[in-house]
Amino acid sequence: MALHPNDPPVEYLAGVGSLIYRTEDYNRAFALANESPALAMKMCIGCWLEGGSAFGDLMADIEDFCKRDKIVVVHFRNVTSTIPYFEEVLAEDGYADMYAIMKKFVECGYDGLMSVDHVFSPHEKDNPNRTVGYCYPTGYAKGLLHTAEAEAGKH
Ligand SMILES: [Mn+2]
Repeated sequence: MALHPNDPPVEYLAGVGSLIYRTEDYNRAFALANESPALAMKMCIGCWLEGGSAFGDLMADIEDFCKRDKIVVVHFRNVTSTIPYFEEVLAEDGYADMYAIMKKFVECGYDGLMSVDHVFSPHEKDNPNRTVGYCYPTGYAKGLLHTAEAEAGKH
């Protein structure tokens, strides 16, 4: 099972308490499950960025959770700023250095699934096929991956 953070990562949303909105919540859940390999995470970079330092230390968390083999899926996405106000944007248009993040995954030897999420829907009226919105962000992410692997001598 892969836990995705509450999005946005806030303690309560509409009066309902959130389970996972900080790094420490993940660590508590994993401890409750006695570090079972059956419980891991869907590491949503967007959520980490929305929460900023109130969520955790993204780079240290990537390293730590990679080492512990707790990441089975990565959502590769950027936002303009932390809560309370942010917009979901293309990877190259947000506040985070997505290349630095990709390099961190490569350096850590992450070999699980990585995908974009919350993609845009271009020309939705003319083109109801929403999958077209995945093409550019996925290609951009693959370009970052290719470059990070080459830089790390892993290509
Ligand atoms: Mn996500």
